[in-house]
Amino acid sequence: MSMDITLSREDVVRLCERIEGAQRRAHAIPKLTDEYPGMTIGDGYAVQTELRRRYVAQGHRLVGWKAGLTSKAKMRQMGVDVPSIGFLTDRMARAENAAISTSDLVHPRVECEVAFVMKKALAGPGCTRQDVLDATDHVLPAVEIIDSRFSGFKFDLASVVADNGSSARFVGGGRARCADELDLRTLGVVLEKNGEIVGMGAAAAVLGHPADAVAMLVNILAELGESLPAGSFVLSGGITEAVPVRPGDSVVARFQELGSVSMRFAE
Ligand code: 0L1
Ligand code: MG
Repeated sequence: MSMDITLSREDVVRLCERIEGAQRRAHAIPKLTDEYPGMTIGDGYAVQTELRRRYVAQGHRLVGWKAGLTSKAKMRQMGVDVPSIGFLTDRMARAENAAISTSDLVHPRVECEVAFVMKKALAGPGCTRQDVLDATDHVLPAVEIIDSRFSGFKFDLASVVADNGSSARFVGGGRARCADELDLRTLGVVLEKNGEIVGMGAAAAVLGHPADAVAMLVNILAELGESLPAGSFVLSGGITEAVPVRPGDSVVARFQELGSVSMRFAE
């Protein structure tokens, strides 16, 4: 993947301000490539890096990273063909069983993911599934609440990368387990909304093995001149398609071996 940056520094800052405004005010904007059709994935990451710098300067704490668009189902759903990464901060974390406000989100969707908590730092390039498993302290079940800031969830990869991979909220829960006690490929999950099954899958849907998604994430970080510190929380990517949620909805993700993660959505 080329990380070439074609935008001027001024344009990167301008687009970052536009994204930050849309995230803060929870309002939808047109995809960035409508105005900058030549925008590259490298430009998207330049905007995302500026967004991360600003949030950290405002006191948000970086807690980890997410791999996005890592399953065929999600790539098909969103019409893109390359995975992406985004950063996670303490402000995005929500407790299990919490009522999650939607008034500060545009059009939230939920997806089931395996989360990895790292005991060792990892750096690419060349990071492999085995490197990830060796550096993992434990895995736990998680639900990511994504929220594209682009009208109608319509975007291309450069725009969605700039919007931090649609990151909005996440909930970890269930039971923490050692990765080597589980077969992470065949691990199943059922997603329920208001008591009805709305999605199901096996973690192999994520690039064949969720640890491969984490390895990919580490290798993209290397291209950005970054690495994954010990203690990081990593979302490895949606196993199921993302399902829209509204105030009043309750969601339970039931994972084989890892227990369940529940939440409600409020105004
Ligand atoms: O976590 C994800 O896979 C989301 C990546 C961004 C695409 C989307 O908004 O669906
Ligand atoms: Mg996700």
